[in-house]
Amino acid sequence: MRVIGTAGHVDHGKSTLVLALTGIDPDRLREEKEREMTIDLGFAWLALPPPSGAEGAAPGSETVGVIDVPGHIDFIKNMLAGVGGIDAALFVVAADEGVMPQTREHLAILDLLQVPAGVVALTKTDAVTEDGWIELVQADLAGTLQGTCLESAPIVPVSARTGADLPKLKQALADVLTTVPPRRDKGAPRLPVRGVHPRPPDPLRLARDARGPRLGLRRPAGDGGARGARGHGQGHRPGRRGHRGRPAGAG
Ligand SMILES: Nc1nc2c(ncn2[C@@H]2O[C@H](COP(=O)(O)OP(=O)(O)O)[C@@H](O)[C@H]2O)c(=O)[nH]1
Ligand SMILES: [Mg+2]
Repeated sequence: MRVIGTAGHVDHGKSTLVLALTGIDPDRLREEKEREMTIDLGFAWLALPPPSGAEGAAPGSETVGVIDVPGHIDFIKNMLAGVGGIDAALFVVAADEGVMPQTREHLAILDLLQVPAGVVALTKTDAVTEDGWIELVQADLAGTLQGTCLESAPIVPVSARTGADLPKLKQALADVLTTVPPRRDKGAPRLPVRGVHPRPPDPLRLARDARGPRLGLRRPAGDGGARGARGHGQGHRPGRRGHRGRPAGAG
């Protein structure tokens, strides 16, 4: 499964755009709601249209994972964790503010990580009233992107608030993903464990059969297991590279 990750300055509309595109609010923590700010990574999934030139294919045939990252400088470590394994960036710049410090910083990170592709969402176009402003921001942005991994990324003006041009943005994402070769599945899942656990988990083993993933967690008292796994709102899907899931523990 392909994974898209957001990036961009705080308050430029990344989480709102993810919600508008996917119907899933990536800001799930109470603290995020209270502070009206992304703190930890948020996750969603999105059905993309067929790439341009492949209109015969069934619509929504590719579902991609979406990772929403915090823009605030204080949470840059979470941002780094989020964009580590993405196939394409959804680089978000607010049309009313233009390029800001974390626009540049996040771009430098994407560039360092050699993120292979991306689309720039110039969002909040509904908040711009001045004639020629969007064109000005767009030109400045194009200059900022020059010489980086997003140099040839399409810039799509949108509004998450009104929904203007969101289908264009989805199309652009579907199209850029066709340029990214699939990554190798190393069969080595990562399992962050939250809540009560005596110590960090020992190596996690993943085996796959026709019914889906089987997980094994090595413990002092022997192997534990997983009753099943849920991913992207559905039960028992085979775990593949880029797929995010949640094992249901057994004992
Ligand atoms: N007018 C307008 N406001 C927006 C739009 N998208 C987001 N916002 C507002 O911008 C603020 C920051 O949005 P948020 O998604 O939290 O930004 P993030 O920090 O980049 O995730 C919120 O008050 C949103 O309601 C948009 O398309 N138009
Ligand atoms: Mg956010």
